[in-house]
Order: sequence, then structure tokens, then C-alpha cells
Amino acid sequence: MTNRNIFSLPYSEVTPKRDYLSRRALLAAAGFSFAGLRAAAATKLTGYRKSPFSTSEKQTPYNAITSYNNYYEFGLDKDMPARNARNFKTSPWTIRIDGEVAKEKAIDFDALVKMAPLEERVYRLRCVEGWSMVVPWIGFPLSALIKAAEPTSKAKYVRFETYFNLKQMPEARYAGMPFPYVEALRMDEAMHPLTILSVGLYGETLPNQNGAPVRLVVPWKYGFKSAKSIVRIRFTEKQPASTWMIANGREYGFYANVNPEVDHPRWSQAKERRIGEFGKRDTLKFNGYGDQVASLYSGLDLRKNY
Ligand SMILES: Nc1nc2c(c(=O)[nH]1)N[C@H]1C(S)=C(S)[C@@H](COP(=O)(O)O)O[C@H]1N2
Ligand SMILES: [Mo]
Repeated sequence: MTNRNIFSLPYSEVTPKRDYLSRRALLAAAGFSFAGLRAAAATKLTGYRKSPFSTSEKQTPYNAITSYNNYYEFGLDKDMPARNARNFKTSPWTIRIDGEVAKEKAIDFDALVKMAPLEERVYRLRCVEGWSMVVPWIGFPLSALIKAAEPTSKAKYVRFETYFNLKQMPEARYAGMPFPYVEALRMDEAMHPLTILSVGLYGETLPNQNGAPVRLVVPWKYGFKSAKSIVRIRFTEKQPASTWMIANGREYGFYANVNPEVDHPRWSQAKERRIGEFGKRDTLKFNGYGDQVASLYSGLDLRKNY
């Protein structure tokens, strides 16, 4: 069926999708390794420091993090990005900086990784579908790039646009959503010290299926805010529309803060399954980062601003 669309699936079809681990991902989650799954191009990253923002929770195994992915440009099933993104070309890579900035410019990936000291940030990642992982990202605060971009006083939002090319991503035509994938943050969210640009995980450069060469990570929001393979960062005065808001605004809002008290229209968000574990855990408000981020939303009705 080629017109399969994640927004039009009845609940009965969505449920198995949420609770289903492909055989390969299940074995990977159990710690088995698959020859050839680790991208040949993965390069060791050195000289990064550990961050006090890291959780000490058990890290999800490398093989699970890199074989159970959402990257719809490379296919809808969880094991498709790892298979279909193998030959994704991520070098050379530049990020265009534009909109409300002193001067529009392009930043080359080699310059990007030197913008700030690299850190290991072990974060929980909670997907809106009801699963979670603990990922040892390598990256640096997005605030470093924002400062270098010199936004004007009119810049209230930061919009992230990701790579899109049907030649490299032929499966994208079956995703039933508009590309390029766009996400956005309010300026204070973007400047928050927990918000990072990630260039690696488990001490190596990012695998393609996880958003090589550079992706956003916003740990207190549902995973879909963490845009992969970013090519453009635009500063705007008005709130940008994100891909998920355009595709289905009733189900996906601008904020997407992890919140066990606000159900998705088609399922509860109260619990989650940690990949590699059986049974469910309680989902934590702001994914457990409330002490650090709740103040950003004081006075905001989180039920209306989902
Ligand atoms: N460009 C792009 N970025 C994306 C997505 C996508 O489909 N395309 N999926 C999002 C979703 S729904 C999640 S949960 C996370 C998954 O990141 P991971 O595969 O590294 O765990 O990536 C997010 N970033
Ligand atoms: Mo997600």
C-alpha cells in the first residue's frame, strides 16, 4: 500500500506500530550486533568533555539507537533508515544562516564543530509514539551558534530546515508528509543550556539514520522536535509552522513538551516503553527536565499549547 500515511492510520494500525519492534531491532535491543549496520564512515570523536547535564541512567545499546529510528525521508518503518541511509552523502555539508541576523552566511561543517567545545550529553529521548531511549550524544549548546549568528532584536524564533532530495531519499514519497522537514523553537528555548546541536553519539560521528552530520536535540520535548540533518537555520519574527503542525495540527502543536497529563488525541502519554526493556515506565513531565525548563512556560496553558 503506497498511500500509507501516519496521519490517516486508524488506531488499530497505529497501536502495533507504536508497540512493535521489528525482529532486527528487538535483537539489537537485546544486545546482538549486526555486521555492516555500523556505518563504515563513522569516525571517532576525541577531546570531548563530560557534561553535568547528563543522566546516569543506563544507556540504550548502540545497536538499538542506530537500528530503531524515525527518519521518514528514508522510510516509515523503524528499521528502514538504517538500511536506506547507508549511502547518504553528508560531506561536504554547509548550514545556511539567514533571516533576522546581522549578516546572512553559510557555515561549513568543519567550522561548525569548532564553534564550541564538544561535550557528551547523555539525555533521555521520548518519542511522541510512546517509546524512549537514553542516548549519549556528542555536541555543543545551540546557544553558541546563535551568538555567532548575531540575531537582530526582531528574532523571536529559530527555524530549522533539514536536508531533502528525492534522489537520495526516494522512500520519502511514501511518507505522506511535506518535506523538507521543518521544526522551530522559541528563542528562549533555543538559547536554553540543555538544547544542543549533536554531531555524534557513543563517541563517534552521527550515523546517517540518526541525523548525520548535525541534528538538533531538545531533551524535554517529544523526539520529533529534534530535527535531523540540518541545512538551514533561519531567525524569524513570527512563529514558523513546523512540518507536523502543517501535516496534522490537531495532533501536533508547536511546543510538543513531553507531558504525561496531556494525551495525544489517539493515545495516552502517561507511560512509555524504554527500548530494550519490557513493561512500561511512567512518563515524566518535561521528560524529567522540569527543574530546568518549567519556568520557560510559566503562565502558559500547556493543555492548549501542546
Ligand atoms: N529530518 C527528520 N528529522 C527527524 C525525524 C524525521 O522523520 N525527519 N523524526 C523525528 C522523530 S519523530 C524522532 S522520535 C527523532 C528520532 O531520533 P533517533 O532516530 O535518533 O532516535 O528524530 C526526529 N527528527
Ligand atoms: Mo518521534
